[in-house]
Amino acid sequence: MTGAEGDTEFRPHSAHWGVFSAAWKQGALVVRPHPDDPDPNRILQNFPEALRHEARIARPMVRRGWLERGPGADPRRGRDEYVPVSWDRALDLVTAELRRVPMERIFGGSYGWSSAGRFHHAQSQVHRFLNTAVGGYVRSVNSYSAGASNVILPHVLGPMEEISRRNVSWEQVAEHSELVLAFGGMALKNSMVAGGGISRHIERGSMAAAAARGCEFVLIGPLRDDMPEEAKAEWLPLVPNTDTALMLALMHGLASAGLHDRAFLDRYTTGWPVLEDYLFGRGDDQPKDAAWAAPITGIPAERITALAHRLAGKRVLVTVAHSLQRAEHGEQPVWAGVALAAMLGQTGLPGGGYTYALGALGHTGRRTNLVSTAALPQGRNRVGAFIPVARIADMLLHPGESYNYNGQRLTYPDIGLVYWAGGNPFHHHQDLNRLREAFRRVETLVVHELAWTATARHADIVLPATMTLEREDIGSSQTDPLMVAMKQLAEPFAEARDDYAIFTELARRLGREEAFTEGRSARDWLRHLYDRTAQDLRDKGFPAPDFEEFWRQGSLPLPEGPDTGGMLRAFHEDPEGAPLPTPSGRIELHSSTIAGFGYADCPGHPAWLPPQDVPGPEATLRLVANQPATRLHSQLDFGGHSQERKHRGREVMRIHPTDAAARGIRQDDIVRLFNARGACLAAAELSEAVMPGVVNLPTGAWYDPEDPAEDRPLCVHGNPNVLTRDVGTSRLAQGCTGQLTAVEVERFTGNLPPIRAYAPPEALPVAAE
Ligand code: PGD
Repeated sequence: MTGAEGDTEFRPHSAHWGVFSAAWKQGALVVRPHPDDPDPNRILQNFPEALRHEARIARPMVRRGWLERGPGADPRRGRDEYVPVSWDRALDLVTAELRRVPMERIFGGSYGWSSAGRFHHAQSQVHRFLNTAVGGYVRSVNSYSAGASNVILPHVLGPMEEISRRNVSWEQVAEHSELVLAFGGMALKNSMVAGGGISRHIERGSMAAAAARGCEFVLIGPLRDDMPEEAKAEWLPLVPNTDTALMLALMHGLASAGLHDRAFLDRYTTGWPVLEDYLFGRGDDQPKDAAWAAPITGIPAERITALAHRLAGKRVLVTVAHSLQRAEHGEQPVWAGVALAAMLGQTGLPGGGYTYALGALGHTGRRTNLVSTAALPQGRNRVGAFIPVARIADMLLHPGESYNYNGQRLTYPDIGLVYWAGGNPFHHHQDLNRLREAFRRVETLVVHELAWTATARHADIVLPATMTLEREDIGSSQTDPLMVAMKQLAEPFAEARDDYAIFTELARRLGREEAFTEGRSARDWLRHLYDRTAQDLRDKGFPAPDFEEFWRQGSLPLPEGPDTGGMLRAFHEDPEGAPLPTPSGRIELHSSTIAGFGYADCPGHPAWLPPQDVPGPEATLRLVANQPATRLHSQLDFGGHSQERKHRGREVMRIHPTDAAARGIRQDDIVRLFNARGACLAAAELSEAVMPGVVNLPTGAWYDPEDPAEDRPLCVHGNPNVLTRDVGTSRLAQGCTGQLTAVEVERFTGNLPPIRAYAPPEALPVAAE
């Protein structure tokens, strides 16, 4: 199966970046996208080189300092040597820690995307294990993707998933939209990805179809390529994190010209008079007009006014990308977009009104399957404590301190043991130097990983996990009509084990094996999960093969529901009979609930709150640290496709030619990006697709500190999270603000340090047992 035995047939598998099949041909793994996928994702081509890369973790390892001195805070985390141990020894050590540390002191939030298969999904596995075998754990809520929108949308419109996944579809855009105001764009690199797998990438074709019909797309944001060429979008370059000011000015433009839909505002919304007063400056003497917004947004006043007037009389869709809310006061553009769409009176109409994060993932704008998707049951968590996910460093650095979150006063628990499987906080978190400090304080960090990520390099006990290609699974999601029998394509690497096998062994040692496994092998679980979907199919009158037949066929088409427009369409058609799940049952342009919290950083109506993290004398540029195009987050950064995009091994930073010239930076120069929090190297690419004053360095290059013993070492590879700020969006949502920060950039003239991110850490001789 590894290819050593010779060529094999193509066998189906699935990843967050697409359904595919793979075969061994002449000793190499060949990956082919699903034949029905009109626009396959090239990220799939990271697999072949990644499978047996030296970055893979070969065997269980224990950090030397932890092995010698036992659990406790340790400044050597992140720069220590590792001692190889047997699986039995490693599992005994983890078991002892799980017995020593009470569940109230175990952080098992373990945020991360891991892999697509619904059974071996590491985050589901670790949560189930901690619930069923340990009793519970301190969890995290919300996501790095949508930390602010997750919290604000239910207050003002409805649950985020309803607004993003069961609202305006790509079919409606192709057929009905006349003008799409895309705040933050709809970049294909984002919609190419869908958790659980995706068999058809339809976004490019849908935008092309809409444009061919005459739909106009307006891309509002700092990067021109945040829309595909097929959309033929007009680009309105906007200073990052000023969308709210532009939206308010558009609202002002509509209201002052009498172009707003008063009947809709009266019938469907609450709070319009408060917002109207704010727009016209009746409280603060500052009308939020085009002249006011122009210097903030960088868009000329005439262009703003003209755009406001262009909105009248058309089917207009307002869409707000995830990226806008991954920034200071990220709640505001999400809410202001809701208000702008409400003023146009089209919320709930086909291809019009408001949609959140269309194109942010391959899940949005799709039909929902009529049957449920396989998911591993999580068990019951007996610990009530939680944190908003992006507050992890605060929690570890400030146990016992209290903070605000969504109207609650919460206290950070005192964590002793951190357990991580299927995520990479040294990729996803902000201000990595602060995170390093936070992780030095814990007593024990256990990590399951398939590769030596920076998170694995900070762990005390590292357990090698298999990669998705090395095991069987089921790929499916609610928004893709194909369930995939993911076949094993390679033997496990070295001593790597499936997360499920690792947790089964630990559960056995804890006397809780039956509770965790319910007596099922991995194959039994696949059959069990499949049977639930099959039963659901049969209950709804659809044929469903038995598991063996499904496995033989390799995939099963699932029936899709109708494109109904969901909750917002029902509300539009009958606001009294199908009220929104907000306190008023209407769209809240003013929220008494939020106003009642008394947060200056998130008042009772959408408002312009000037960000603090803006360029100044020390850091004159705005960094956009967005999602990468050549990998998913940090996954398989060592794969072939991701590596091809690098220059001299460094991640590529784009800069406008004017800004480059002002700093003596030329194409392909190595540059140093820096601010008060840290510094990293990158390779410069001069590009007019980036507006002046902005530089763009995507996330996901593995953190690679030149001298890990320093307080703020230089990342020689180009991880932007050494630069970003670790502060919440506001007291309401406490979401991640990693998308933007102020930086300075200069040519790097020193000797170029080697990339060591993918080389395993130094290993000592095998420990005596
Ligand atoms: P991944 O790189 O996907 O990043 O953060 P996330 O932690 O999800 O990490 C998944 C890890 O799981 C990888 O290291 C992979 O090797 C491992 N893995 C894969 N399969 C398995 C398995 O089967 N078992 C085990 N044990 N491990 C496995 C993503 C997060 O980053 C997200 S969602 C967003 S939206 C944020 N975006 C930004 C941003 O825009 N800007 C900044 N500055 N920072 C961000 N961080 C966030």
